[in-house]
Amino acid sequence: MTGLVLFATGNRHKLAELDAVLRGCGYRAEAAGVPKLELQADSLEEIAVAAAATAYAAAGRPIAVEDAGLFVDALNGFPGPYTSYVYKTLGVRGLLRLLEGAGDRAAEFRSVIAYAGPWGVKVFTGRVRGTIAAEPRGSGGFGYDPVFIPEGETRTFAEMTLEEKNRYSHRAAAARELCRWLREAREAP
Ligand code: ITT
Repeated sequence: MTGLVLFATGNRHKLAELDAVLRGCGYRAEAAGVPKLELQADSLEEIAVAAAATAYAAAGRPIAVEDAGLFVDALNGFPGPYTSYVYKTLGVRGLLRLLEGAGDRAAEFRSVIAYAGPWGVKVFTGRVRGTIAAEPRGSGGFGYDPVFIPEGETRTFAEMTLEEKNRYSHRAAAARELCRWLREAREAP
């Protein structure tokens, strides 16, 4: 039997990455077809939990939401929960400009999956450390993928296949946590 986890998201890349992980534990990720509440707050968890709870209340069936952000050390964690907005306004080039002359290019991606249902809202998290490349490289993925090099690699996420990115990514790590919980829930008496 294949279970289904419905995600409120407008990002098809995200959905494909989540689906690849969930297939590994006998589930599939599909678009919920409901709008995702775009709350702006200082924590990814707060944003994800509010969006999942709202979507569940509207749809009347369990809905998951994944919220992610890029936290740059030299910028004290900026753009963090504001990453989506910064990507739309400044883009990749804008981030590179903010880092011009910075000696420290360390950063991390964080992901929070909030899954709302009759059980309440379960939260799963993942993170990956890496560095911001000097120039964009690669054409895969989305968002800041062309400038993020995960630790232990020389390639950016955009130079990897989806499967390779999922070996490292914040989102895949959070999705594996979700898998663990789904498995436990399925096996519970
Ligand atoms: P939703 O519809 O699910 O909200 P979104 O693209 O707006 O899709 P987020 O609100 O989680 O997603 O925004 C996260 C932003 O962070 C996104 O716009 C990207 O710029 C960046 N980001 C997050 N995860 C990323 C990843 O795996 N690779 C590259 N950039 C990522």
